[in-house]
Amino acid sequence: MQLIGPWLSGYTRRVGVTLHLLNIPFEHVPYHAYQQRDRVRAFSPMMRVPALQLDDGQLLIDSGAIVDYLDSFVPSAQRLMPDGGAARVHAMQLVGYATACYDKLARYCDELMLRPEAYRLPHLQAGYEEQMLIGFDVLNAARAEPWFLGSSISQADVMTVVAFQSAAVAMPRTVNSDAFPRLAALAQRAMQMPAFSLTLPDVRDLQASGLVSEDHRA
Ligand SMILES: N[C@@H](CCC(=O)N[C@@H](CS)C(=O)NCC(=O)O)C(=O)O
Repeated sequence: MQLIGPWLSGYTRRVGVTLHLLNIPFEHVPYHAYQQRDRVRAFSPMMRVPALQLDDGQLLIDSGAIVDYLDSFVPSAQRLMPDGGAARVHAMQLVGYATACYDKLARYCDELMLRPEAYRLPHLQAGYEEQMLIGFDVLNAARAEPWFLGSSISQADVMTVVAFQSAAVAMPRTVNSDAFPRLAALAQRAMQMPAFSLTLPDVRDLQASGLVSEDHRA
């Protein structure tokens, strides 16, 4: 399998973390959707990442669909989403909030990085940030002992950690361990696992994207 997209893309990182956690071998092809459109297009016709090229040549896009597909590869005890019942509903609720937080963050960052300052719409940016912070409040209030679903890590933890770590880099004044102590602890716990530490975006990629300044020490 080949995973197309850089770790800077939280949706791609979500898939990369999942592949590592499920011990599924893959090749990482870190093409950037905005900066390397033609290279991405060779795999993903809509020039979107993440894209997962399967060994038989078929292509999957959309991180939610991809992680769902990957769960079908492993025995049910190893899956990152419960098969059904209340646990599945709870996990889906949390994944929904975490994905929405990342979506708002991505829109905020697109405004910041792609639109010249004179054309930015401050009320849009403020709205994205407000919605994202509300989502993180919901996630921070959820019990995680040590993971959201108890003793086993799930997609709820994966997407929450990915969204929280990305937001903490892009908006350190509002997204930090003082504001969201439980999420910071969750991220710290996750970073003990190679799946998360090996997929953390390189600070040089963050600088090149314009998301953080040269002297950022994250
Ligand atoms: N819902 C999609 C969102 C993917 C997405 O927004 N990818 C961004 C990079 S993080 C992208 O490829 N943007 C370029 C574009 O859509 O033209 C998913 O979960 O995979």
